[in-house]
Amino acid sequence: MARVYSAGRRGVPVIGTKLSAMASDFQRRKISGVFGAMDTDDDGYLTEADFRALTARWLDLRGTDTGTPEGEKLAAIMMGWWATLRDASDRNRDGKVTLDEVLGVVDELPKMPGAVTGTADAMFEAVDENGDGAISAAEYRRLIEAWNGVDTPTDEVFALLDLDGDGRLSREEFTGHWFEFWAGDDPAAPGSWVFGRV
Ligand SMILES: [Ca+2]
Ligand SMILES: [Ca+2]
Ligand SMILES: [Ca+2]
Repeated sequence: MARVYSAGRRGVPVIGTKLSAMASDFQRRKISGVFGAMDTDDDGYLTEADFRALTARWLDLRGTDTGTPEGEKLAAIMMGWWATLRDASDRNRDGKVTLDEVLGVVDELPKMPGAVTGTADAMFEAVDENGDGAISAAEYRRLIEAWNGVDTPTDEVFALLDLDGDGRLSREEFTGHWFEFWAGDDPAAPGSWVFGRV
């Protein structure tokens, strides 16, 4: 399998991303899939309410809620991500983000890697439920099932994302895949499947 990125100095992923004027068909396909999953009320917009619902669904799978310290932490991370996404993409400031608004910002992401890796870092903390510094197959599956809202087999994708095959996703592996998903345009990159098969 071709490695599409390698870890640069200080763990910053170096991406072989082609810059283009508009999101490609592949980017549209992969991002519209996760957009649909995140749009929990199916109204065609991402809003704060969608992120709250996603957080509640995720906590439910973990057997907890926002009334616990774990729940509070997860809610803070998810709402922080919503604020970042809204500020970057909600051009007309109506508090609703369309797919086209998300795709409009995708082109700019390779130029602002700090914003993407910052979110990836925060999300890593959210996914690593037991705080052992790695994402297990079970932790990864709960992330995907929270997003999808249904039982989803994830072992095959997990194996592809686990680049060094140690059975866990390190922070570096997860952050690199997250960056590839949002900012990259390579159908062959494992990161393109970080939210499941495209
Ligand atoms: Ca919505
Ligand atoms: Ca863990
Ligand atoms: Ca690994």
